[in-house]
Amino acid sequence: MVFSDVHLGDIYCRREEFLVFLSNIFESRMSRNLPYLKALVILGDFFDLIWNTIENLCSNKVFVDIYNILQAINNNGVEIIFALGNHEIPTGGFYNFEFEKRKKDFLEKLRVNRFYYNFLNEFTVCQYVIFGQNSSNNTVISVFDSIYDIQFNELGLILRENDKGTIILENKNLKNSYQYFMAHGYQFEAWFKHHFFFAPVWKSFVEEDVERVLLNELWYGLKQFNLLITDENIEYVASERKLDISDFSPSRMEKDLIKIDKRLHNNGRNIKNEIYFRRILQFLEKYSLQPITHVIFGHSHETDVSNVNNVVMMNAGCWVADKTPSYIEIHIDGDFRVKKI
Ligand SMILES: [Mn+2]
Repeated sequence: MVFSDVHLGDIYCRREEFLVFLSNIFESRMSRNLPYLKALVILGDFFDLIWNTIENLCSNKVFVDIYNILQAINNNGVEIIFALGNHEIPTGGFYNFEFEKRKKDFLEKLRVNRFYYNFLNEFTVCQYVIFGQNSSNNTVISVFDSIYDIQFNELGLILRENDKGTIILENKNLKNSYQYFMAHGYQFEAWFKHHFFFAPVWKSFVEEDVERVLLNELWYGLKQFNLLITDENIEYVASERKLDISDFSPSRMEKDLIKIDKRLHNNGRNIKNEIYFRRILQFLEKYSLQPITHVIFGHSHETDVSNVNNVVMMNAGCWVADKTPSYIEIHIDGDFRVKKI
């Protein structure tokens, strides 16, 4: 099962529905109704470090319940694979070469905040995931930190020397051959826009702590009381909600809240998937990934399935705000289903 863009920590995250979704998976496993589930693939922007702090994401009970269930599902024999998104790590520069270090920094950040769940570790956290056939006659999930590590042989089977990043699902290649390629999706942004506009903005948010939890609560309060963003109203909401804002400059808070307001106002206006589809084709060609038959990404939040030049392209959707949550099931014979909650 593949899902993407849960955005834990964003005030618009559909956290309760996600928790129910995971609980159902867990209960089905326990009552042996889901014996063939081998892996959950989380396609990034699961944690939202842009809209929340790592401290809160690691310690707040509303999030911890979710990690506990994921760990329980993992302990029940289901692999959990986690491809990172732009709300988790910086994505600018030579991101293929820098990914391994950024991944380690990210895991270290979780660890210093006492996030000890081992469903996230060096081997299961990655940038790219392939589900398909390898050259040793196995059906596998293969995970990669860099696009330059992905290689196929002349028959279109995954070639790989070290098998630390390989999970064998079946000890045979299936007749109906397929290769599913999965990534969060920032990799498919237009190069110039990604490197000179999006990546620097995301990075500044992911890395700096601007007391986002406090700002989110203030914003939410202003909306609830139906108030404009002004110094006096901020103070009013802070006192109503017993938020300590004495350490912050009022003009800075006002500016940051206006930023949040603009961003949330734009919520739902996404780049069309079609634009990504074209870039994905270019991406597959650029990195010699011709054996790929299916591509799954998230990032632009719009659930979708399209056939473009004989490549099936899917967006796994998101778990935010007004969108219907969705996930994708891939069966061992290569068939897939896109499911809405
Ligand atoms: Mn994203």
